[in-house]
Amino acid sequence: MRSISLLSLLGLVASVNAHFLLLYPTPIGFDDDAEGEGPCGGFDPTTATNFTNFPIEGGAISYLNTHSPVTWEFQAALTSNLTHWVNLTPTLNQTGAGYYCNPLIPGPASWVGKNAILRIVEHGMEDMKDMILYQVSHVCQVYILGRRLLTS
Ligand SMILES: [Cu+2]
Repeated sequence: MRSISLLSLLGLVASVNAHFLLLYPTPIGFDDDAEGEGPCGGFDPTTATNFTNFPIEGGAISYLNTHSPVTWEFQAALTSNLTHWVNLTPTLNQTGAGYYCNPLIPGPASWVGKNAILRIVEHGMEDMKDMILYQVSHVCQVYILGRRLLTS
């Protein structure tokens, strides 16, 4: 009974009133209560333990969104400069809750081989108030041979 298990999953999400959940790259952690705290949703971005390879020419970001409509910012900062967040794409508008994957989010070309923090920021409304939420992952900005876009 696939529809029943999906409904019970949705019921679980609704009953804990969860915010969005970053699925990939693996987040540093998830704290629903602290997700609204900048810069990293209640986590310390200097505690680097679990780096994910993230191709410079485009890596995947997937998440479970629980709010609609929302806007997303996909950002990154080098671990050597965690106060300078760079937008990886234009702001993305999204309508509808559910699972999403953006398969080709590019990294800055000059960051090849460097460690960075990927940050996903969601803007929307919750309980009639402005909402801003954060989740972060550690990523290595890697260069995949033969697939790099030509830049000067
Ligand atoms: Cu929420």
